[in-house]
Amino acid sequence: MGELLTIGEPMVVFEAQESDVDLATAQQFQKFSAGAELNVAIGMARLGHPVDYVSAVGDDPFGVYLRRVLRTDGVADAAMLTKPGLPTGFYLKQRVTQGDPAVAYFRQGSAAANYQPEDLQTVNLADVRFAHLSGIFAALSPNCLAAYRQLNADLVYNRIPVTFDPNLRPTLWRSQAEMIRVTNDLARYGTIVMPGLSEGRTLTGLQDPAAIADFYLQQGVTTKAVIIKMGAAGAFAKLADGRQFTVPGFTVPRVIDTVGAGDGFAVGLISGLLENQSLPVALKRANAIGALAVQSPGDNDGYPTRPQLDQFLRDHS
Ligand code: KDG
Repeated sequence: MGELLTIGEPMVVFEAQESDVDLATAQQFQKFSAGAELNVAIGMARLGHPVDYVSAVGDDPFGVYLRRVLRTDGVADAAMLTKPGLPTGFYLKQRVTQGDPAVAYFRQGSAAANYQPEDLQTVNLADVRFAHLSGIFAALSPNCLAAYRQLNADLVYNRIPVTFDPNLRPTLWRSQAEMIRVTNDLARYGTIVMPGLSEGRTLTGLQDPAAIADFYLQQGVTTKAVIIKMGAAGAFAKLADGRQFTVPGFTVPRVIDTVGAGDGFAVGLISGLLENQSLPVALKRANAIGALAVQSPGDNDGYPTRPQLDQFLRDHS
């Protein structure tokens, strides 16, 4: 398999074209690909890193579209199964001039939510140098959580580093308490745990980025670093050896859509580390891709190619 392996739910997103109109009223929608881990897969492939995306789609037009999107960007989809008779998930996204958009998910009972631990037979970890996992896949269903835990155990056994993004989706969990308990438990096996600041606050009850980082370093089994994503304010990092620092973010002329920025951040971090960059340099790239992501309407359409990334970093040096 490729250098990076990720597992998640691929979705189609329809983004409203009218600004600040609620989803029930919006008339025009534009179609894009979505799904947190799919976004990471696409961003990594766009930078030239071999990626394998593990999942399932239905044998419906959404599934055909998503497979086509992955192949166009060069993501390997051999471990993305087709589950006949089950739907591919989709969601509606508002367009807003301020803040985060409202979303409505249509993903219950999807092909990805029916992914089973035995489906992992198509996955082999040879050549995998990094894995990216997020709390979304674990939240989809008990069988997805079981597959997640099995894959995570195999990754730990094979000493493959894991970036763990909690990616809180409260509507996917039965209760807030369950979301916090399971997500924090999964975080123990992340090599790098990377919550957004407000997610870290929800998950730990702590306010300060350093205190949140300490929480994850102390409870971690394989955790070596905690990165707190702070949007335009950049990223705070704390390592198991006690070093800590903040890498400033970038100011952008106009925010069009915030969804997918965190996944873009993960692309910058993982690709930088795979290219042997130091953590501060990789975090600068992570902030850069996050900044590029918020300037376009889709969830992953703003992620750069290599020349676009180099140009952005030159323009902002
Ligand atoms: O992180 C961006 C994703 O959240 C988006 O592309 C789709 O909401 C989504 C999800 O749950 O994967």
